[in-house]
Amino acid sequence: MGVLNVTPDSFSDGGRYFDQAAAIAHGLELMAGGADIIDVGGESTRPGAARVDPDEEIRRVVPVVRELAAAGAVISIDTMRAATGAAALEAGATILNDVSSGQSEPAMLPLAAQSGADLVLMHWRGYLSDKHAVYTYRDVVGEVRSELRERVTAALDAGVSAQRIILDPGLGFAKHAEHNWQLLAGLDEFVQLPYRLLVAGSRKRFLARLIDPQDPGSVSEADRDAATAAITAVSARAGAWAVRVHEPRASAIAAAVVHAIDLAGRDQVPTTSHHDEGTAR
Ligand code: PMM
Repeated sequence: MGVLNVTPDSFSDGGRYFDQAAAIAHGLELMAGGADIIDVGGESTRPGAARVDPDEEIRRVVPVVRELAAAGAVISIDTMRAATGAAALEAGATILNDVSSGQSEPAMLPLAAQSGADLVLMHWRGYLSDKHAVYTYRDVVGEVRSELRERVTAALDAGVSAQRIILDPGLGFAKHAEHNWQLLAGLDEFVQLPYRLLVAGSRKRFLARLIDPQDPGSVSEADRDAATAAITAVSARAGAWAVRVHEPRASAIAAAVVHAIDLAGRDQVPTTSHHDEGTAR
């Protein structure tokens, strides 16, 4: 899943694709880089970001969704608002990616049910205004899992079918670096649940902190992408359904490597292997 933020202020690529033509061009670039899904967002979820006006959010995303869907892309819409979700579905999106898992606007769940769209339920503990309360965990994997189960119950109660549900542990949302690492160490616990798993750590601050603890702000995008590809490999190995990334090529390659290893472990040959007679490769 390639990230396309049509915002002036997103976490890592804010401002770059705010112009609609640039956003559409970048969406096509993400597809060429190996993304199977484009996640279009018109509101930054960065801690401390101001909420965008609902009409403005729709104005930002709808033309981009329409154009990329017409070009054959599978589109997910990254929004906490049901009206934006509905407008994006109308324009050709097929996945609702709600980082608040229906807690910001409960109308998101019936929208998912009635439209039959896929629905990403991310672990979320509010708008990060009261950091001390929301960052506290005794057992982060267990608590995130059980809080996600509550959101699954709410979605099922609203009529969403189980096959449409995708879970996401919400790396970086109300979590310190150690919580993100523990969640990544515990991906198996999420893969065991009967839903698809999405992992979204791309370029997040905890990766920059690992690379340069003294000056995380100075860590280059290329270095953050290298760390992201490692997360992709770990997620693929654990059996995740998708990763949400800004730079899909390195992640597509990492996933292909893991796939080849998985096949070898099952005594199968990767389909990309060459067996040229007489050539030792
Ligand atoms: N993170 C961001 C935005 N949308 N959606 C899902 N499902 N999971 C995430 O972790 C997530 C998300 C913030 O990152 P960005 O500003 O780099 O897009």
